[in-house]
Amino acid sequence: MTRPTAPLAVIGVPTDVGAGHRGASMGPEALRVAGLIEALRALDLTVHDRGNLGGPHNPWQPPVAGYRHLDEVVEWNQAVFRAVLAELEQGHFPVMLGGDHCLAMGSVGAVAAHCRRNGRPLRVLWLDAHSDFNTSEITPTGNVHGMPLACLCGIGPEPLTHLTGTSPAIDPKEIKQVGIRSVDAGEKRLVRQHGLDIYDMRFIDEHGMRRAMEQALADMTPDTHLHVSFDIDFLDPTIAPGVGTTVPGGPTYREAQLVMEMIADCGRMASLDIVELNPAYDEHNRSGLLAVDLVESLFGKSTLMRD
Ligand code: B3U
Ligand code: MN
Ligand code: MN
Repeated sequence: MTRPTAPLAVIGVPTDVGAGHRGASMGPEALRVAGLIEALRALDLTVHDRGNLGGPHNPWQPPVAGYRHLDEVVEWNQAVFRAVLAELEQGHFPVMLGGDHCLAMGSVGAVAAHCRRNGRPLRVLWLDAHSDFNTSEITPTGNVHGMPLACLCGIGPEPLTHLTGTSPAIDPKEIKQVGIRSVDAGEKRLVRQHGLDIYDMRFIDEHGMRRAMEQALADMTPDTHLHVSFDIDFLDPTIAPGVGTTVPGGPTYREAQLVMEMIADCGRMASLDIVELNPAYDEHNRSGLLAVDLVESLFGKSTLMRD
C-alpha cells in the first residue's frame, strides 16, 4: 500500500442542478461536519480545504429538450474543470465534495486533459448504482446526473461534450464500473454498444467483490492516473440512506470496505469525487459519517500493518 504523497486539494461543489431531488448541494458541508478533513489529516496527509466553488442556484425547472437545467449544469462544470485542472497543474490531488454527479464532467474532463498533456494513461473507476450513460433521447428523467459518462465519451450537447476542448474527453475503454444495478432500457443498449467494462451486482453476487475489484484494477501501468468517482448511492441504502435515488441490493459495509482497501493497495489513485450525498434524506448524517469512514480506508487506513 502506498499513500498519496501529493497534497490533497479539497474542493466543495455544492450543486444539485443535475439531480431530480434538491439537497445534494448540502453534501460538501455534511462531509466536513462528519469530520472528513480531520480524518484525512490524521492519516498524515497534507490537506488544503479550498472551500466551495460558486455557481448558479437551482431554478427547479422541468426538462427542456431532454435536459433539466442545462445552462446551469454547463456553468457549474466549467468552474469545476478550471479548478481541478489548476490543482493538477500544481501537482495536487483533487478531492471533489459533491454535489450531484453531473460535476464529474468537469472533474474527469480536467483529469483527462491533464493526462493527455502529460502522456499518462487514465483509468476512471465509477462506483455507482447507476451507469450514468443516458442521453437526452433516452433519459427517463432529463436529469443530467444520469448522463456524465455519455458526455465524457462524446455523446451529448456540445457545451458538455466540449468542456475540455477535445471530444470525446475519454475513451469508453478507460472506464470500469462497479456496483451497477439500475440501468435504463435505452442506456443498456448504449453501454453495450460502447463496450463499457461493468461489474454489476450480479457479477459481484456470483464471483465476489474481490474478483470484481481485481479485474477493475488490473493492467494499470505504474504511471496510470486512477480517478475514483464515488457515488454514495453505490452503497446499499440500508447503510447509506442519505441519497436522492436509492437502489436496493447494493454492496454491504464489508464489501464497501474491501473496495476501498483494494483501491488504496493499488497505489494509483490520484483524484477523487465523493458525490450525491443528500443530507435532506439522511438520518443524523449517518451516510456522511459512513462516507468518511470509507474514505479513510481509501486513503490507506487499515486495521493492521500491511505491506
Ligand atoms: N438512470 C436514471 C436514474 C439516475 C441516474 N443517476 C442517478 N439516478 N443518481 C436517470 O435519471 O438517468
Ligand atoms: Mn452517479
Ligand atoms: Mn447513482
